[in-house]
Amino acid sequence: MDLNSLKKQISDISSRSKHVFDAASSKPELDDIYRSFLGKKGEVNILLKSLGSLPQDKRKDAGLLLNKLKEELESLYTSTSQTLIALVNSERLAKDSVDVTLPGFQSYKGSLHPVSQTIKEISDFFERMGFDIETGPEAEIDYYNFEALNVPKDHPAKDMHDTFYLSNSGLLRTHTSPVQIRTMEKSEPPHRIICPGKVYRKDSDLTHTPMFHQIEGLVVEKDASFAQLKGLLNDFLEDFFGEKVELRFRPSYFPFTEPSAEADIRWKKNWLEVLGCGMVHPNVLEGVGVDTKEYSGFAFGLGVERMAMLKYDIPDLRAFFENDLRFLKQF
Ligand code: 2NM
Repeated sequence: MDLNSLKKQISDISSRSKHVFDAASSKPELDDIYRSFLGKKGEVNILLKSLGSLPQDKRKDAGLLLNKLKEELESLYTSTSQTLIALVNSERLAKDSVDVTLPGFQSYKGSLHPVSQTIKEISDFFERMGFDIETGPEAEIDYYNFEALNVPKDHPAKDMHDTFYLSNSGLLRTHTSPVQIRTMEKSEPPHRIICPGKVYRKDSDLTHTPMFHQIEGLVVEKDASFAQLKGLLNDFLEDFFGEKVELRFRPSYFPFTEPSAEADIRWKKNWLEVLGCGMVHPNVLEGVGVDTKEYSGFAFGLGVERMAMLKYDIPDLRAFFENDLRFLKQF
């Protein structure tokens, strides 16, 4: 080995390294290239080891040349590595970037079913009037659904044709009044409660569904009167329809109230029945242990779907149960 051949090898490594580093496409590949030149068994180290075979007076020059080559390769590595990092970053940026000008996805917002909305509107009014909301079981027994409500044993409503009976003498409640009986049983008067919920009757035609929603109200206090009942219902109907209403009471009959009445409102020239009401029958009050010498009560009941149909001008009851989104989205 002489100095000239060493110089030739150095210049060969120098010119070759530029292409080799340039071709690196990833950091690991670049590091492999680095080691092939400057690693323990790299080309530069092999040349360094061969220095000993040079004549004494040439070794210093050769050492300087090799050091220069080393520095050259080091800086080549550093600059190539920076270029690679910049490249990887810009590729990642291009891949991860978001085009904020693209149109967004349509998002659909759910809403309460019109029946639920109507229950809420009505309950809200009575809550403002100081009523508590009470709920109870939909599967009932004869006592709470009929007997405690003064419904005679042979009343037609109890007929198999009108009431859904369950096995083991259960039944599906035909009104929410059982909740009111249960409330009066477990707590002392005065009572001011409103009971919304599902009720079931064996009825199915254009204007009846076997399940519908009812809200019943009950007031039991020292001098509950029919006059208060009329005033309360008038206020409620005006709140519900958002305007003055023309209201009339017609005498009627329910086993659980005496006297009983049905209330009509004037709707587009016609009288339309909207609810039933009355003074709670003494038999009902005594049955739950309320002293009728001290307390009197009034009660009322209305159909939620019917009220929603009037308010929102819905012509067909079945729309509430078909779950057609085009209908439901309007609320
Ligand atoms: C109505 C009409 C009239 C009513 C009566 C009672 C109770 F439990 F106090 F006896 N609850 N609901 C009642 C009275 C319901 O619905 C048309």
